[in-house]
Amino acid sequence: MPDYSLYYWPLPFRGQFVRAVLAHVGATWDEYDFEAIGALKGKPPADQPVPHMGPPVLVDRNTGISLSQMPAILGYLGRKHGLITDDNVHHALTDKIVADANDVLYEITLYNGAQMWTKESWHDFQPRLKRWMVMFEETGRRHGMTAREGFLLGTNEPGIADLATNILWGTMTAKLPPLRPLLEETAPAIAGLSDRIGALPQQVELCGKSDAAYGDLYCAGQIEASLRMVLNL
Ligand SMILES: N[C@@H](CCC(=O)N[C@@H](CS)C(=O)NCC(=O)O)C(=O)O
Repeated sequence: MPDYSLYYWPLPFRGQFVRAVLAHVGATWDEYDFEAIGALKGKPPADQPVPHMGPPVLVDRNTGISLSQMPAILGYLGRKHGLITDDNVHHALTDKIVADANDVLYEITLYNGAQMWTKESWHDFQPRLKRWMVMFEETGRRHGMTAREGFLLGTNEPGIADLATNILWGTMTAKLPPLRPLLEETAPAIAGLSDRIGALPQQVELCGKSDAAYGDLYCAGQIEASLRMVLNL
């Protein structure tokens, strides 16, 4: 029996944060196809393992506990597998970074595709996108992190904040390559951290599997098409 079951669409985006943590701790997990995820999401809340609106949903097969909301899942896994220290401040800052990452996901998809990007709206969004990058860069700087060494919150080992940072910026810029020069210029230490986390053997293996399964997909749907349009991809 695998350690976990993950319900998430066959694409990176929000689910990749959960996959990255599971891979990092050496957990085993299974995943389900589009129909099964749609069926679970469409059930009345009373019949769902955890009442939820959308995936990711993680089931801990050893305890039977089910969780939705990506930040809550990362908090659970982080505490269970020692990727968040007992320090209250570190804990709160980790939650803050994951919440920031989730906000960036909302913004880059115009709130899960509620609207589509146009050349004009994408242009207007650039100062805000850069500010998000600068915020992550400044967080690392305050904890002594550089492109080559250290971790986002000043820990000696990578934690949830570092994994989330790589999946946010590393995956985004890998799938939407015109954004990589912007990240390198605006947040060089974050580009370096993403590369260092992405080079960990478990992340290399996950990335290879995900690329084979999902190809170039990032968030999918019409919103991805509009992102590719404004990026001339
Ligand atoms: N706040 C939730 C957002 C979940 C979410 O928006 N899931 C998307 C996929 S990334 C979905 O398929 N939502 C379907 C829906 O809301 O109906 C989280 O962080 O997990």
